[in-house]
Order: sequence, then C-alpha cells, then structure tokens
Amino acid sequence: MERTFIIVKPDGVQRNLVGEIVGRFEAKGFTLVGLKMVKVSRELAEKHYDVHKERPFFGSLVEFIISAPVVAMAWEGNGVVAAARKIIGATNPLTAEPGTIRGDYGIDIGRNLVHGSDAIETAQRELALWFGSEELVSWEQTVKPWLYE
Ligand code: DAT
Ligand code: MG
Repeated sequence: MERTFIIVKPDGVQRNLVGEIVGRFEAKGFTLVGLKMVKVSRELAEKHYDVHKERPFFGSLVEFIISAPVVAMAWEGNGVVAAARKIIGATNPLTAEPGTIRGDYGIDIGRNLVHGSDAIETAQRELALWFGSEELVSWEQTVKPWLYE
C-alpha cells in the first residue's frame, strides 16, 4: 500500500495546529503508520531539502525547519501521495484554496505549515531519511471495509 511523508512544520507546532492537521488526514480515512516529534538537525534539514539547495530561499528554509520542533508522520492509503498534496494545498498559502490546510491557516510562503512528499519515489526517499524501519508500524485498520470497496 502507498505511503507518504508529512511534516507539521515549526509554525504548525507553535500555533497549536498539530491536532487540526493530523485530523485532516485521519478524517479522510488514511492510516497513520508513523508519528514522532523531532528537533531537526541542520544535517537532516539539508538532506531533506537537498533538491532546493541551489534556490535563493534554501538558507532560510533550512533555518526555519530547524527553528522549533516539528511533527513527522507517515500516512498510508490508496493514492495517498497525491491526495495528501491536495489536502495540504498550493505552496503559497495566499493562493492555496480555502479548505486546504495552507489555504485555511497560512499567509506567507515561508510559513506554510506542512510538508508533503511530491511523488511516490520522493516519499520513499523521505520516509527512509526520517524514520527507522522499526518506527513505521504496519497494522490492519478494522474500518477498512467501510473505506475501500
Ligand atoms: P512544497 O512544500 O509545496 O512541495 P516546494 O517543494 O517547491 O513546495 O518548496 C519547499 C518549500 O520551500 C516550500 O514549502 C516553501 C519554500 N519555498 C518554495 N518556494 C519558495 C519561494 N519562491 N520563496 C520562498 N520560499 C519558498
Ligand atoms: Mg516540495
């Protein structure tokens, strides 16, 4: 089953939106298979955002993600990678649709609350970077017949 990697960024934790953000994915029906609070090291931040290292905002992005704790999560379900990106909304919260996390709670592109993997291969890379295999829990959600035909 497909998995994706989600982070509640420092602004989401500081603004007490962890429950709200976790709740969006829970309510959709996806299965939580990993969850931990992390004070991110500079090394991990730079690896996570490696794809952006030539961008002008790379420095501020790294400083931001290490500035306060984050909540890292793994979610499982059919089509979860693309669906989670829709739940999160567009990168810039000002143009993100209302009803998305960023559209409902953010203003600034540098304070956009959530990270979500952008493709299945990215999710695999990010999950391996952030979680040990023993930290990811495979379990059978008993409600599954009521979510999947
Ligand atoms: P996303 O988080 O929607 O996948 P991304 O991968 O393009 O967006 O960029 C990673 C993060 O970098 C993004 O969440 C916020 C920041 N960022 C992106 N574009 C930016 C820009 N033009 N100016 C400042 N920060 C930016
Ligand atoms: Mg991205």
